[in-house]
Amino acid sequence: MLSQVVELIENKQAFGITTHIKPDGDGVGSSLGLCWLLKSLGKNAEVIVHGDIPFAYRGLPGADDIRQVDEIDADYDAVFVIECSDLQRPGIRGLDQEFTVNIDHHATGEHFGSINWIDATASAVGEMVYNLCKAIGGRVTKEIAECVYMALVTDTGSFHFPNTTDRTLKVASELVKAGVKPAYISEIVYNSYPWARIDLMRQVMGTVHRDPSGRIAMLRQTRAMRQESGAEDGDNNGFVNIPLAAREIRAVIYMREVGDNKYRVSLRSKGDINVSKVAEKFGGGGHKNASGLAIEGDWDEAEAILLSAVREAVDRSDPDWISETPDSE
Ligand SMILES: [Mn+2]
Repeated sequence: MLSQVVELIENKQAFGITTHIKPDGDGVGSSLGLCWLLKSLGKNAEVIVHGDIPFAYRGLPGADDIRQVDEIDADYDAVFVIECSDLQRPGIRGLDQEFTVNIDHHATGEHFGSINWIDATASAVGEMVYNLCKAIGGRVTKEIAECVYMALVTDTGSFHFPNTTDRTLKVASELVKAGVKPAYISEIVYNSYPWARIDLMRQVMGTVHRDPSGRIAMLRQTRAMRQESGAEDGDNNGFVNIPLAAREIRAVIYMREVGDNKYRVSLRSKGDINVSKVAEKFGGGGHKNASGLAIEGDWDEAEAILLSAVREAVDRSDPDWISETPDSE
């Protein structure tokens, strides 16, 4: 919990920070924000990740200093593990030998850390990093603010997903006061993709189809599409949300082929439809309206299995749901 994290930082000096492979804006933003906070407190800290940082997040302060490693190769008093469901997610060997601090806003993960600070009411881990900064009496520098703001903007879909709370907006307001230019962050996240994203989007959206009830939309991305477009990890961010823009669509299934008969699947839903419960049935997890899982099999069979599970969730939901203020998860 938070008090243990504060105590640890106060009593130790050398920290590593890592997050999951193929990190999103919350993973990168929170890790860098925490790194800047620790440095501002006079600590030694660095962010280590396995693999590349998506292009959209390379403009953040400190991103150039992120070190790519396959295994722990430095002496840390503790390693912060940001937004990981288990200790394998960072893809870094030797983490199990470290004193680890598990910081996450997903309630579905394992409590693998020596310290576990899980706050499922936070819109993003970035919000937790801000809370940590306040709890430890740190100053919200412009660098911390930009990184944390990136985390909030990306995890809340620019403040329009149901995880956006009054606290999220209050924190965002404080970050703007600390020097963040919202238009600049939006520009580097949303308007700086390579053309490959548009080409991949054209191909993926070309597969969009609906179930017979017209309430569930499905998207497919093959390995060939990815290859032809030259898209990188992260270039497909947000594709899954596009069909949700149709009024009658209540849920979306986005299947990405990652190997022979192997798929990564993103699920999205509106209102009280809980796709996190669906994902858990397949060993995945996430939030009520946004979750992910892995599945194997023939395209059509795998899609049919997912569709029937999602349809069950849609059938259980309130068909008259239009708009309310959902509790954040
Ligand atoms: Mn997150």
